[in-house]
Order: sequence, then structure tokens, then C-alpha cells
Amino acid sequence: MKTLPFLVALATLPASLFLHSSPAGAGQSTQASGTAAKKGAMAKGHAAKRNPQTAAADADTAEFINFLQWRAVVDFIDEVSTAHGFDREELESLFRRAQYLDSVVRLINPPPVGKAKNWTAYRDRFVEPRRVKAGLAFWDRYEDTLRRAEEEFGVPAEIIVGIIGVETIYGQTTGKFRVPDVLVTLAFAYPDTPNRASRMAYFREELTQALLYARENGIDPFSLSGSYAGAIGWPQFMPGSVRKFAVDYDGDQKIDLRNSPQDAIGSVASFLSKHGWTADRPLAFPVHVTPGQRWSELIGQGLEAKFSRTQMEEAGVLMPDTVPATLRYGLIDLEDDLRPVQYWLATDNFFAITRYNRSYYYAMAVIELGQAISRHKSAR
Ligand SMILES: [Ca+2]
Repeated sequence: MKTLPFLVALATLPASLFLHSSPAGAGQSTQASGTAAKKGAMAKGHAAKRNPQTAAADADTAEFINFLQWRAVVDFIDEVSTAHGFDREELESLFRRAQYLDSVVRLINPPPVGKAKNWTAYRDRFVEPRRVKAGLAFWDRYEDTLRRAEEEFGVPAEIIVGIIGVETIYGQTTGKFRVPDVLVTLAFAYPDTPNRASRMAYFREELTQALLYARENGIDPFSLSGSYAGAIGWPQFMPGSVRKFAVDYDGDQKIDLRNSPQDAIGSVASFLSKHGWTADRPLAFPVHVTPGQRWSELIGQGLEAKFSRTQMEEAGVLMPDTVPATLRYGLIDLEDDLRPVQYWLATDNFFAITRYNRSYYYAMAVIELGQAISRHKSAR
């Protein structure tokens, strides 16, 4: 098992390190915006991670709608049958079987604007005894697979364990919605938000990907179940990501993220490696900031590492000598109701995790869950 170099747990930082507590950056979102995020990520930012079980309980709001009367649906059928050679009647039958899910529309709505960010509350939802215990059992059981993924893709076991734990508590909450119902609902009846058009385009593409995936694997698309955003299996991949990034990792020649934890492990590592992960690179460094300097302009500059160590220093970021001058960084702030804001320099590896879910609160929770499980594992 590799340890993650330089990442100091927040809990170990003395309060005196935080020289400045500032509301700067409060206007910036840690959630996915309308970008073509890989998953239905805008629904999965730190304030919107709702319990899929609750959602499933609402599924009785499903109703049949005559989608075939909708112009946009007819256009979609034209397009997909031409582009991918699907039989029109098959597609029409899909839309006859699909149900509109009001619960999905409600769940996908972004949280109310202005809700205070609270890192401690967010973290505590994921770094908690039930998840740590399940994570230990998962790590023990799939230790060889995790080691193989670490060697092949350079992604440490604790990051893979952290992601699968935050996503589904190791397969416990993979979602009970029929994927075509979710995707048809969101592709054609997305709620009225400013980014509605781009989100509908995104879900139409995911619907196409789900159909291709089902055809390639000889399965009925309605046999696929997933989250209220259409994410599938232990690692919650959207259909397009399944086709692009998932791998067979148990050697049965099939990719099955719903029933094969090994496939989930390999696929998470494959995903990160294709999104800029570099083996042995540190993730993040806790820093402090000098009051009144330009560092606040560096917050909210996108989920990427684009500033040098020198640029950070010139903007008033104070950092330990151990921060390499050779890497690029992004500055992130974790806001809290009761405690001072925490500032970190985050590297490309940190931001690779945000490609999974476009929130740096999410990435930090993944890291801390993995660390917590790793500590328990070493302490036994
Ligand atoms: Ca497999």
C-alpha cells in the first residue's frame, strides 16, 4: 500500500495556522455547472448528495406519458436511428415503456441558492463509522485487486476505496431507478433551470450511450438500474463513462459494474488515469493566506491546477518548504459554519478526483474517507 505523500489530515492542523478567515470565494460554486460533466454531476455536488433510498421510495410518482407525441422525441429517434442504426420500432417501443419520474425531476434540481457551505457537516456524512467499517471489509476482501490496480494505473488503493465508499458504501446504495426512465425523463422533461438546454443535451447523449451499451451487451436497457441521475453500479458511472472508461478486471471478458466489485476497482483506477492522474504525485497541501492580498482571486479559477508555487506566493499564500516548485496548483477553500475556512493547494491528482464529481468538497471527502480506512487498517 502506498501512502499519500504530504497530505496532512485537517484534524492535525493547529488552529493557529489559519491566519485569516475570510468570506472570499463564497460566491463560487463547488458544484458542477452546466459543463459537460462526466456524470449527472451537477446533481451530485456537496449539497445535493441525497439518499437514493429516499428517492426510490418516491418512485410511485412514475407515470406513463405519450412521449412519442413529443417533437423532441421524434427528432431524437430520427437522429439515433440514422447515426447508430437502431431500429425505429425498437426505439418507439422504448419510449412507450419508459415512465416519466417526477421524483427524479425533483431530485435533480439544484439546492436552494445561498445555502451555507459546511465542510464539517459534508465530511461527516461520508467519513463515518458505518462507511469506514464497510471500507475495511472491502479493502481486506479485494486487497489483491486493489494492489493490481495500483500497480497498473498508479492510483493508490485508498483513493479507489474512498471513491467507491462515498459513491455507494461499497455497493449498498447503487440506486433502484430504471436507467431508461431516468434518462428519458431528464433528456426530455428536465426542470426549468437556466442550464436546462445543455443538461437535456447531456442526458440525451447519455440515453444514446445507454442504448449502445445495452445493444453491445445483449441486454434489455430496462434491466439497468441506477441512481436518480442514471449512474450505474458500485462506482456510479454514467453510461457514456461505462463505455469509455470501464474495464473488465475480474477476467470474465465482461464489464459489469453492477455485480463485479473487481470491475468497479479497475474501472475507477482507469477513469482517474485517463483524467490526468500521475503516480506518486501529492494531492494537496494545507496552506494559510495573508490577509488582504490577491490570493482570493486564485480561488474559483476552475477545477484545475494552473498556478505555480511562485504565483501562489506572490498572491499571499503561505506554504511549507515541502511544496514542490515543479508542480502546478489550484487554491481551494473549505468553508465551515463554525470553524475558520481551510485553504489548500491542490494538484492535478486532486482535480482528477473532481472529474468524477465536480466538487472539491467531494474530492476532499474521498481522500479523507480513504485515509480514515487506511489508518484503521494499519492500526489493527
Ligand atoms: Ca468482468
